[in-house]
This record gives sequence, C-alpha cells and structure tokens, in this order.
Amino acid sequence: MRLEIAPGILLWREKFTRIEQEKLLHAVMVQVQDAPFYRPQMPGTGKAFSVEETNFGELGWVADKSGYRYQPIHPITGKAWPAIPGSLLKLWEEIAPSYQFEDPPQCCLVNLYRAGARMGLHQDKDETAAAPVISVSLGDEAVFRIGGSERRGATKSLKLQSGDVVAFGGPARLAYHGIDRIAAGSSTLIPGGGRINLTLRRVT
Ligand code: MD6
Ligand code: FE
Repeated sequence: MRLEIAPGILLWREKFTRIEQEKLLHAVMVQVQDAPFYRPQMPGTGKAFSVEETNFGELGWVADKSGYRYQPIHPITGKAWPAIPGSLLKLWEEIAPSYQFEDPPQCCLVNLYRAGARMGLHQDKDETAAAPVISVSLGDEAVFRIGGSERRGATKSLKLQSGDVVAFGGPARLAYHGIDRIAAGSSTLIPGGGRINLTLRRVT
C-alpha cells in the first residue's frame, strides 16, 4: 500500500519481502566487493562521515575536502562503479512514472550505518531536480526526519524499517531530510548489524 507522507513524498511499507531483502542484500554485497565502502569527508573541514558509502551506476556521489560531486570512478580504487542491481532498476521503472519520469537511474548511492552512525539534515541538490529520488532501506530500523525546503522549517519523523521504500519528488524533491539514529540490533538482515540505504537518482 502506498502512503503519501507529504505532497511528493511517497512511502511503501515492506515493499521488499524478507526473501527479496535477502536477495537484494546479496546482490549489493557482490557489487561491494568491487567497490568497497569508504568514509567520505565533510567539504572544508575534512571531518569523516559516520556513515560509510559507495555507489553503483555510471556516476557516483562523493564527498571530500574539496566538495560534493558526482564522478564515474571510485575515489579509492580509481575503478568504474559496478552496475545497479536489476531489482533496483525494476523498482525505478515501477515508481518513476508516478512522477512523470521514465529515464533510468544513473546513480545508486549506498549508505552503510553501523551502530551509532547518523546523517544530518540535508537536501539532495547536486543532481537534476526533475527526476525523483527513490530509496530502499535494509536492516536496522531508522528514525528518518523530514522537513520542508527550508532548513529552519518544522520537521516530522518517520520510522523506516527493512524493506521500506521512500520516494521524494515533485514539490518535495528539495525537502530537507536526515537520519537521526538507527536502532542497532533491531534487524538480523545484515551480517555484523546495521542499516543499508540505497538511493536511486538521475544526475544530469
Ligand atoms: C537514508 N536517505 O535513508 C538517507 N535522500 O539513509 C536519504 O538521504 C534520501 O531516503 C533522498 C531521498 C530519499 C532518501
Ligand atoms: Fe538524501
């Protein structure tokens, strides 16, 4: 069942069943062997993120001392990013048309939250805002915070569980959002514990 959290923000609870989550996690871990998780840095200060990241697709989002950008190669290995798993391409084909959008995703940003990791309130604004961003959560439960398109505005929080899908588009495409915390140990899906979030986007 599809829930509309706010104009342009859609939520599907457990869109991926447990078996589908296991299959998707396996596909992700196979690709990660080719593109290992690394810790991005805050532009300017160089402070390391608490979240570890990698990417799939033709372009990957990276952050380091010099800024945020999309690039075709992994910053540590120098190799092209591996392909986006098929089940995620299928998810995009199913959902993107609800936002009057057809072209396939160019990037899947992969975020790994081990115990204690979080993500500050941000806007996804380094890519074309015409396409939606579609996200899948795997593993531990997370508290997702959603605001409006101004940082100082009111926010609300939403629990995201393994298999849940969130789409941001249209009037919500530039809404502020972040992960306040994860409930470490709440899911058995990911070996070693934690949460993986996969976000599909168009960049250009
Ligand atoms: C996360 N998600 O769930 C972080 N961005 O770990 C995001 O930053 C995000 O879920 C854009 C659209 C949907 C998202
Ligand atoms: Fe985001």
